Amino acid sequence: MMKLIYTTTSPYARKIRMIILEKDLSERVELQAIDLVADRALLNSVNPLGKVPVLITAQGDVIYDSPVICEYIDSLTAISPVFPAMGAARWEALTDQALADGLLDAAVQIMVLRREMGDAAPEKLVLALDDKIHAALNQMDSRVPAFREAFDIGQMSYIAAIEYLMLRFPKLYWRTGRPSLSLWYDENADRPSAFATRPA
Ligand SMILES: N[C@@H](CCC(=O)N[C@@H](CS)C(=O)NCC(=O)O)C(=O)O
Repeated sequence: MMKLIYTTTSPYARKIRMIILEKDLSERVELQAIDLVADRALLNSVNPLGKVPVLITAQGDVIYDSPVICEYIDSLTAISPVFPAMGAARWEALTDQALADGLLDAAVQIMVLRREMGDAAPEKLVLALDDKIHAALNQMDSRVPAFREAFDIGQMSYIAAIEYLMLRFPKLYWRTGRPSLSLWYDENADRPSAFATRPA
């Protein structure tokens, strides 16, 4: 049995939880939700970077970070592949994942700055991070018309990123000026794998 160490609100871990559902692998993965503060020692003992998600394979190997775990899980069965095998489709999906993950890195950094420094957070840095989030959303909007039919790792990453913004930055109007992304989101947000993993 594999074990996924995660937090219920982590958007990076959410990609993996969605893949597990899309590929019907729930019976093979134990989900261990942890608390980043209370379970810090446990987390640091498996990942020197102290971040979730972490996967412990059935053989006891430790795998991180989320793009690597996603690809590992996808490789376990040929059913419903979420990483296109090769060619342009593969590079596009990987780049879509990198774009959404990069948006999340900026958003998570803002959350950390606000938590640690409150109003004393350096405004210039927060604004620069905010600019990255908006630039990433613009690029996501322009990518939607080129999406292929299969729900791939890129599209899963978009859902995880958008809904993290909705959870943590409710006043960031991600839809404004982004009609393609907005419509695509409305059509895909309630897929069973997305619905079941949505952060409360
Ligand atoms: N590049 C990593 C990012 C993971 C990440 O930033 N996780 C956050 C939670 S959403 C975390 O564990 N933060 C705790 C810390 O950095 O101490 C991935 O894709 O897995």
